[in-house]
Amino acid sequence: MKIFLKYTCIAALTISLWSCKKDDDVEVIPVRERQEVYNENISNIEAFLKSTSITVENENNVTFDSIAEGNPNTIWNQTLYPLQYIEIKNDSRTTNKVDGLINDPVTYKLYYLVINEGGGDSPITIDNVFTKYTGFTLNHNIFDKNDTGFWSGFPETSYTPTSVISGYRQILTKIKTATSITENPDGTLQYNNPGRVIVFIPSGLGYFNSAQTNIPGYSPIIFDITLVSRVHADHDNDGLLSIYEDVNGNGDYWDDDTDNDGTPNFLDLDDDGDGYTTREEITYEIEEGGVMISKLYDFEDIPNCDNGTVKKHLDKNCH
Ligand SMILES: [Ca+2]
Ligand SMILES: [Ca+2]
Ligand SMILES: [Ca+2]
Ligand SMILES: [Ca+2]
Repeated sequence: MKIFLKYTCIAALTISLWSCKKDDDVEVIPVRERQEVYNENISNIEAFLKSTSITVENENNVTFDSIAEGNPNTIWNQTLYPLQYIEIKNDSRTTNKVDGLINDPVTYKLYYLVINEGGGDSPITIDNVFTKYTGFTLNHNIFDKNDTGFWSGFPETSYTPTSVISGYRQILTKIKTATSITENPDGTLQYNNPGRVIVFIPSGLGYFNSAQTNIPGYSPIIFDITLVSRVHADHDNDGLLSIYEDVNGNGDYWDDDTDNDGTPNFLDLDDDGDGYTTREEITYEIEEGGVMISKLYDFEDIPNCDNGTVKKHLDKNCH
């Protein structure tokens, strides 16, 4: 039920716009301060970690039990899966424009346990990934579970699958995909040595004010995630994988906007704004068996304009 993982900013936006109405008939529901909610959430998460034990079973199955604080078996104290955290910013977006990053001042602490590192590759945050999960609230209830796996991507475009919440997405960079995938005699697939992580997500990196079925608004949640595979996406379907559209190579895909039209290159069909699509500019004709066919250049083979210094799809002086 990946509907639970859908990014909910549009709902949040709608609510805040609606809240701004001056109409007397409309109840005003102010959206709470993100920092204030985070402070409350992280305190609840830490109290949970200090008073709960975890029993890890098969893929997608864990059990949480309440125990006394100070017990060596609390998640906080146990050493089988050392408790770790990263400090990150919310990477959710209100639009896919260069300046569309959500306005969120909080630096989030994201606690996690690596259950299995995985033997394959770590995804980058804009890869398409195939994962399975179980989702819990802090009162140990399962609010959703997916045992078959599903594809998700970020940001969501017509060429990429549905997106998931920021905390889910960002923790995947800490584990790796399966070493290999083999087919069983009955035709089902066997995922060998996939990565698995359990992450404790403050609501600001999840659904925030937007209540979901079995998840009240502003509640932290827990995901037990198994990462099976990843593929690099071509978000704008211009023939260039997004990893090749990070022109300045700084790992931020949103700050490369060659034609300054507000749409970053990896979401822009005409990167240099010369009126010719990138796909047209990186297509060449070659004769094979007496007929001319069209092919796309490999990234490294895309030529520059005559006397140009950058590849032609980034140079409006030629096409
Ligand atoms: Ca592309
Ligand atoms: Ca652009
Ligand atoms: Ca592009
Ligand atoms: Ca162009």
